[in-house]
Amino acid sequence: MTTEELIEIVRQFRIEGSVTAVEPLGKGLINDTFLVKTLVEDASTDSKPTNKPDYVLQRINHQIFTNVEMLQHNIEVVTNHLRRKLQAEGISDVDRRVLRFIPTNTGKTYYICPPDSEEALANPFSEKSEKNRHDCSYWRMSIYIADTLTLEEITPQSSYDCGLAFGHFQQQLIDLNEPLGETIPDFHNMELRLQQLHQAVANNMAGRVKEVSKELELIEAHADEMCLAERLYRQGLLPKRVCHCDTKVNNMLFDRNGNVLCIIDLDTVMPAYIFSDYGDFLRTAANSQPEDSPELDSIKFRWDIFEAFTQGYLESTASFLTPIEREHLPFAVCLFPMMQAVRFLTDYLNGDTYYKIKYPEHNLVRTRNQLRFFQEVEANREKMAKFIALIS
Ligand code: GN1
Ligand code: MG
Repeated sequence: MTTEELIEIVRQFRIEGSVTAVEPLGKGLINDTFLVKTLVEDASTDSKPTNKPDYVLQRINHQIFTNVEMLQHNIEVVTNHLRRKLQAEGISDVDRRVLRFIPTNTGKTYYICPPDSEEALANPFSEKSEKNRHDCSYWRMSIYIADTLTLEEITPQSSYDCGLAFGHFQQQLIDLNEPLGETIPDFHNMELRLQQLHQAVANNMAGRVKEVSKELELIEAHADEMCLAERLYRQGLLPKRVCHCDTKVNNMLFDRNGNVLCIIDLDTVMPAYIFSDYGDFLRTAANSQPEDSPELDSIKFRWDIFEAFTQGYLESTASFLTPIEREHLPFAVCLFPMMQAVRFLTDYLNGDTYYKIKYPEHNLVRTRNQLRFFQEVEANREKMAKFIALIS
């Protein structure tokens, strides 16, 4: 898309100031994200124009988030709830601690951009038509939180702080009365993820099945035990709570002094097992390599990061975590690299239709990385259980 087209989208929102630049932002694998820089002329003084606030513009991937209305509803409900709590605690910089979305000129939380095609011009846009909805693009804007960092280098201290913060996030949403929808139904349901893999093997769309027999073998060897959460849920032993469901390290913003500021990327906030938030953070943070590193022998489980995160998480969730949830935390640390391996491999077999890739083998490299990390974690399972049992 050209900058002019992006600026035209920005014009649909009630922002302050005039746009000076639109630049790509972040490393997400699903949505497209841009930083919108602005200048605000202050007419009341002779002072120079200031350049605040800036904004984040995102195109929501509606092939994946098919119910954008529900998605934005969830986010509104959650951010309003968190904002009320922060205000009640007397926090002054609330807009740096919880995302604030900008309404469109018609007062909606997102903008539907009709397709720019001859066919669309011939058949005027109607929000009601399924076909038209599919061809549209969906956009939202939020205030850009300036002077923040994401972690390039995770330390035990920052890991502990993240444990406290992600646990606190769950704890603050425990009394949310308004029900949230599942923006991607069964998002972290391992039974479903395995079915999707089996389907991908059967379809063999990209003709890649024969390359991945070792990976499939390893997955199948653990498939049954990795579906434990679904069984516990059916037995009524495991609750669903409001979770973030994408607690990757880089979804936490820090201030320049290294203090936790704000949790971002709220697309997947939905009812889930707490394992999602605990397990997915350690999947990224406790892996000594990035999730797409091909250096398999360098992949190690960072025990210091595990200990610190667990300590923080157990502190902030002490008021609600059940013994079953707590006991199964080591299971969650194993589950998430395995589930992510299943998801990357499924996409590889389907011909890379879900995750953004930079080269043809990217999803295979990611799969192998996650499987190696799974093995590293698995070897520490009992040690993790002992550590958790000793925390009061
Ligand atoms: C996707 O786009 P991003 O980086 O926020 C994915 C996560 C995966 C992650 C793997 C909606 O997240 O579930 O863990 O990639 N999000 C969705 O890096 O599928
Ligand atoms: Mg995400």
